[in-house]
Amino acid sequence: MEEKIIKIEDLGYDEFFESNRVKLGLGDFQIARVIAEHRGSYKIKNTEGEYLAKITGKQMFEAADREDFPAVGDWVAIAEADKKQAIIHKVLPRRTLMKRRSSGKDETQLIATNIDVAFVIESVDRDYNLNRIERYFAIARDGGIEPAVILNKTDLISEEKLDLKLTEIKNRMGDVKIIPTSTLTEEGLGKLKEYITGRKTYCFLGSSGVGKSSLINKLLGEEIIKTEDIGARSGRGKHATTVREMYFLVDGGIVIDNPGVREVGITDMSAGIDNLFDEITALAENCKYVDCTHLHEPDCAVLSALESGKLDRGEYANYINLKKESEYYEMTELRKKEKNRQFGRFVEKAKKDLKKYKHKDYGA
Ligand SMILES: Nc1nc2c(ncn2[C@@H]2O[C@H](COP(=O)(O)OP(=O)(O)OP(=O)(O)O)[C@@H](O)[C@H]2O)c(=O)[nH]1
Ligand SMILES: [Mg+2]
Ligand SMILES: [Zn+2]
Repeated sequence: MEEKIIKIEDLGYDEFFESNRVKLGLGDFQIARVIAEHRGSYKIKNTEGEYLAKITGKQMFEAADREDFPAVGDWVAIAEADKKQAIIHKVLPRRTLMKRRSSGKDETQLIATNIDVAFVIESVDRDYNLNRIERYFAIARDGGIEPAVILNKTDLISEEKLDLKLTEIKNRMGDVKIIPTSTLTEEGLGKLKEYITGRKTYCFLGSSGVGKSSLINKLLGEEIIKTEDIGARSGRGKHATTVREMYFLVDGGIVIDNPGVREVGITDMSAGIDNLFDEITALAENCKYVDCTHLHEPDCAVLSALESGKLDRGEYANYINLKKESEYYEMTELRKKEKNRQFGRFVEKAKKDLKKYKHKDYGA
């Protein structure tokens, strides 16, 4: 299903991004928005349609940290490689940024970018946690994003209990926007739709099973995203949603569905999509050799995961290709340096020769 988009503004583009594009001299490039991230490649969209996009090995090599990589919500300058394929040339400066620290590591994870409102979804029945709301609010405000709460599954508790929860949240969080909803009785869905403005981007965050995808399906008016009963869930992480993806509402709002976070303080790494090639990086920790290239070494954990089918072939191929490309750039950098050194020696020698020559001249 691919609805007709008439204007780039309908995808969230505005003067901020346009002026940066001009400033960066990217006028000759097409632009597109990153609408999904999946195993080292991206789905991007513009007025022409959707493309599968990749970054170049040069970009990989030049990226100082994760924040330099494209994320869902980003505006990117692209070169069309094929009818449905593109190469990402550059990420335009971001207006806002949703990120969090990953557990244990000193590294941050990008959730999404260029968000206007972060919806923190909580379900009234279980797993209800004020600290988590607070944490999400802090992350959102840190990134320049306005947070709001959606209290879902109100059909599961009495009106009195709901009022109590609303008071609790207000007492803790102060003056915040809270929208109680039920996808079952459709209560509050009107208010939610009213709150969502055209051309603005809304990020749906919250634990697995609270009903993020169900709510977005309701907003879309169709069961586009697969949802799952919590009891029936199986497989890794027990997430119904494993891919972060952007959807465009008929009324103009732009929403991002996220894989749920399982527990407070624990990132949704098990969904395996938060960062590029996280899965391979984790596997590589068990390779026999620290400098394993994962191409032919014995006892390579990456290769054995590939053989057993645990690791996706496409992801592996992407990884190897990008690594090869980045090594190529690294090599040419080295060559350049060697050339510079050679040239330096040549200049020094020439200077000395010149001196000798001059001495001779003066001496004569
Ligand atoms: N009773 C009740 N159940 C709901 C409501 N909204 C969603 N559910 C159910 O809750 C379960 C989980 O819903 P999902 O939409 O898949 O949850 P999610 O937040 O997207 O979960 P992840 O994708 O794993 O992060 C499904 O069985 C839904 O039918 C609601 O308002 N009331
Ligand atoms: Mg979901
Ligand atoms: Zn290896």
